[in-house]
Amino acid sequence: MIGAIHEIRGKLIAVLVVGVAAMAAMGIMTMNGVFGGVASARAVAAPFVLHLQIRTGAMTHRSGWPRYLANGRDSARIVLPAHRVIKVILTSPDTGSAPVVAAEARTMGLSGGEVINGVRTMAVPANRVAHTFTVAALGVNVVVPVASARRPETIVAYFRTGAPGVYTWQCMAPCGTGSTGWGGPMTTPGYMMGQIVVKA
Ligand SMILES: [Cu+2]
Repeated sequence: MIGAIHEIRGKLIAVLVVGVAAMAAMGIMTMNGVFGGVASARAVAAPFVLHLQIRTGAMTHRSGWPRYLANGRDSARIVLPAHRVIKVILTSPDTGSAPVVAAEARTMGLSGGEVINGVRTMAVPANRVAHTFTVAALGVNVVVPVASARRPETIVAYFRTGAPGVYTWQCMAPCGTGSTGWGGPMTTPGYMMGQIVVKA
C-alpha cells in the first residue's frame, strides 16, 4: 500500500518535472519568436524620405527656369541609400502645363502608382502634366500634374533603389526655355535634371 502511494507520488513528480520543462521550453521558444520578430522588423529599414519641391521660375525670379529642390537643397546631385525603399514626397505649385507623350504621363516603377493629393493614380492626362521626375535607368517615373492656383500638388510615391551607382534624373516635360521648351533648365544640373548617386 505504502509502496503503491510512493509509486504514484513518484509518477506525479515525474509528470510535473516533464510539464515544467515543456512549459519552460515553450517559454523560451515564445521569447525567441518575439525577439526574432523584433530583430527582423529592425532589419527592414524604414523608407528613406526624399522631399522634392518644384520652385517655379517666378519663385526663383528666373523666368522660364523652374527647378527641383531635393530635401531643401540643390538637386544637381541627390544621394540615396542602396537597396532601400525611397518615399518621395513631391510638392509643386506650378500652374503651367508642359504636355508630354502618353508614355511619360504614366507612372512607372512605383509601388502602386502615386498618390496625388490623397488620390491613388497610375497616370495623369498628358496635357495636364507640369513636370516629371524620371530616372530612366531605374525605370522610375513620377508624374507631376498641373497645380491649381489654390494649393500646390502633393505627390507621394515609393520606389526601391538597387545596387550602388550613378544615374541621371530628368524632367521629361518640356518646361524650359526656347521654342521647344527643351532649353535652359532642361539641360542644367540642379534644375530639371541631375544625378542620383546611390550609395552603399
Ligand atoms: Cu520640368
